[in-house]
Amino acid sequence: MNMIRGIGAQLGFYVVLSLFFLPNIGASEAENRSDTCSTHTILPGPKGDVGENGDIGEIGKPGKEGPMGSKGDKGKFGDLGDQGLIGKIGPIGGKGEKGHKGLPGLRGGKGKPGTFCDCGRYRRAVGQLDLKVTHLKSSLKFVKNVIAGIRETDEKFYYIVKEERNYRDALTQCRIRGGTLAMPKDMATNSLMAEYISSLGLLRVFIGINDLEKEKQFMYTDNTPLQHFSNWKPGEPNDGSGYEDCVEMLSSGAWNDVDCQLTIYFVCEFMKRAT
Ligand code: GN1
Ligand code: CA
Ligand code: CA
Repeated sequence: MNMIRGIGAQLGFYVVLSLFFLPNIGASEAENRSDTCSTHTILPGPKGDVGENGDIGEIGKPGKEGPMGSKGDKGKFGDLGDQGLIGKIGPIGGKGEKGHKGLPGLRGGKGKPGTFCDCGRYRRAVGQLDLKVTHLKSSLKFVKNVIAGIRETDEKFYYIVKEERNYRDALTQCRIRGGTLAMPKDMATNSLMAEYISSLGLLRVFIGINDLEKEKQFMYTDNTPLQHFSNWKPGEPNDGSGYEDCVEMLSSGAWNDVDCQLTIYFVCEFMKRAT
């Protein structure tokens, strides 16, 4: 501080001296004047006393922001956090492997004594089932044959059953299948049946006409009499030997009365719509 004050005093001295001798002139001119007055040397006075200390200056302006410091060291482990909430239920896991077979259980208690077997009852039931199976097989065979070789008009189906039966049994066979022995009531139907017989290479089949009720009064199996149509072979019906009460159709389509106990194939008819 003292050194600063000394320098300040010297500067003040030279400033005062310059103002005194060199008003309004440049530096080089002042030097020439000094040379001119060098014979009248003026010496400086003694150094004055040290002045009083100045007052404390005002607080300086804040300095510029310093550069960013280097990255600090890694901190220590933080304190243990609070326990989190319970998470969502996870997805269903895969099926586990099959476990080992368990040990066998304890032996069961002794059973109650058996009851008497009514074997006869079961045998009868089995027998009835066998009959039904046989009937179903027969029906199935019939249906298959019908599909394979049927004839039809607008109203009816005709089917020749190639099983040798007497007249009564033939009629029964047609009826249990939902029909009756065929009844040709016009020439068109008669011709259709004749073609059917001959197409199978047959010579004769029973048809649904008889005079069982009253000799010489031929009736259809639906109990209607012959009316506007018949197709008797010439010379027939002759009631040969006195007991020809049933009628067959020959492959020509002609009719002949024969013994009802004759066993031959027969032709059934089935209505297409229920009457
Ligand atoms: C047949 O076989 P015979 O002649 O005695 C037929 C009769 C006919 C007759 C015609 C079972 O009798 O129905 O009317 O020929 N009997 C049989 O000649 O076919
Ligand atoms: Ca007769
Ligand atoms: Ca005859």
